[in-house]
Amino acid sequence: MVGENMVAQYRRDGFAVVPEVVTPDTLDALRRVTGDFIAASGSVTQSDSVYDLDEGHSASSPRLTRIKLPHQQHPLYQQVLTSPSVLAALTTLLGTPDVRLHTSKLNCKAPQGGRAVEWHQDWAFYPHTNDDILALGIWLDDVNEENGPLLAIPGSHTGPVLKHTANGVFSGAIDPGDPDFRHSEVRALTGPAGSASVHHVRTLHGSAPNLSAQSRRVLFFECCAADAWPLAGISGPYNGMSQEALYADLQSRMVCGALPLQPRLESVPVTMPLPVPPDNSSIFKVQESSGATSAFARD
Ligand SMILES: O=C(O)CCC(=O)C(=O)O
Repeated sequence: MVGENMVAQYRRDGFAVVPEVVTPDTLDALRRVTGDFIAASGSVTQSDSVYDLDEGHSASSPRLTRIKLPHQQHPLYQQVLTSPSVLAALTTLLGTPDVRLHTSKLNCKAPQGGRAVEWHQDWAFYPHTNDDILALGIWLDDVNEENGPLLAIPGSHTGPVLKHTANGVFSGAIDPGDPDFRHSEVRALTGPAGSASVHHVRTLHGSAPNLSAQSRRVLFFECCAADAWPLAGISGPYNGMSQEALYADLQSRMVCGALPLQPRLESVPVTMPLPVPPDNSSIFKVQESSGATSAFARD
């Protein structure tokens, strides 16, 4: 599925679309389980450790921006992560048999207004000792120009880390007026449900609100070559862990292969996601609470 041409395209552009990453049966199961989670979120009135609620959420009309850490919420998501086709895509694109999960998330854009994700580079949130890190996003719905597809700038993964600060804090979003934001080159990643987008950790990307009548749900697995070790002070799970806890945690995240004790240090541009914004609990809250300027604001 991920042949030489796709690897070359991924290396050149910093993104690609992988067709048929899950079978039709698995896709049906993913939709059913995810639909059950969204329905169950109707009993929740505040974002919590599982659900990130979107504006307009109610018991009768549940609207989520995200199901957090889906691989910990239901065995099906973990099974998909370790399925042969996903493992093949991860090991081929990362170029190593040793792969570690950094995080997972299931982003939901409900019809008629599901939330935008402002332009950013994942690397600005979690720099590591090298940048062999990617996000694989499995499409639970058909993705088209109207329902908020992932947008990306080709070649941006080999360029600078743009400024991700606003009002003196980390904003998890670039300034849409940044001269290094080549918005005339934007490409939309679209295709049928069951396919997956893959983008490099330094690729500049975002997505517009879903103004269509069709939902757009994407199951993201963000994975590293296992010799990419997290830097102290990044956003995410490792802060405040003891040495023992960090080692156990990194081992528990291995998707395949082994955790090497020799981090590979590459000469990569790094900025730290500091100072911490008022709400650091998800990208949506980081971008909102920092007061980042929206590239997708509507009048
Ligand atoms: O869901 C999307 O369209 C983009 C997701 C993303 O970039 C993120 O959650 O960091």
